[in-house]
Amino acid sequence: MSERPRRTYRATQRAGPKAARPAGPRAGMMRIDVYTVFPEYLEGALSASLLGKARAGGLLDVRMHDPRDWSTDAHRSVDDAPFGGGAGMVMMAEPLFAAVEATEPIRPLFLLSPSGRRFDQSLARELVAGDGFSLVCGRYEGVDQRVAEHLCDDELSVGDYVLAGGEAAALIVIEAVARLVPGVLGNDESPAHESFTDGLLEEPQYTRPAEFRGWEVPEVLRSGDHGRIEQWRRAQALRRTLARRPDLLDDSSLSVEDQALLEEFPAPEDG
Ligand code: JF5
Repeated sequence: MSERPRRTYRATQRAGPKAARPAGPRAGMMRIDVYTVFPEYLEGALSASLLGKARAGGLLDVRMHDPRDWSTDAHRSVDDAPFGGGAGMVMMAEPLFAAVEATEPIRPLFLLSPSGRRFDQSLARELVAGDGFSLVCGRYEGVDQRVAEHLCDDELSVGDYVLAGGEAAALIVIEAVARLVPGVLGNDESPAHESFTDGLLEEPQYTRPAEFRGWEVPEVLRSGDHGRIEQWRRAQALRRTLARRPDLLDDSSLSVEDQALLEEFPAPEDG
């Protein structure tokens, strides 16, 4: 089966005179258009916590569009039986095309589905560098293939499992990108130093008390020696990644420095 080439999109490098954005802090907010038959489900989740504050604070412009509002039949149907037979219903192309064409979403426009390209931290970083993106949430047993091929720019999966619909997957994508927008996190800290940024899992973290039920916080973290603390943290991140996610280290063999750190800092009891 030959796949038609996707519509092309560039998240980081847009064509056209409106593309230029001044360097430094982002100008304008990040816009996200979402196509869903459960707008209230997403509204509920997006009005809580960090995302609600970002929307209220003008950093994030998330717009919900319900394809039922563009359904052409009296029952507001958005799904129908599959050609060829079989169980379940398929989301129809027409209401989704009509909704998208009427609302002109910011692109790239992604269809969330288990068959998509895996969403990961590097795509989150790519998307936050642009002005926004849009998401189509599939429901039922699937979505008419013409939506993927002729309406959307690409298909995204958040993992190898099947959801009842794309809404939970959309939340994952929105939250992962939105927290990278400067000002969305509760503090001024940029998330540059965190899991996946350097391709490693996070090191263990501790807070008070220094001893809890006999379990002590590693001495080095209470030493005040910041050079040594950073070395310890890197050693723990390396050890954890080697033990739990060796796939993350596959193409990069450890540097001599990292190997030395692993020897200098022994594994904790429950690494
Ligand atoms: C969906 C057909 C969409 O299940 C998902 C999903 C899993 N990973 N990423 C997305 O989306 C809902 C199910 C069936 C189309």
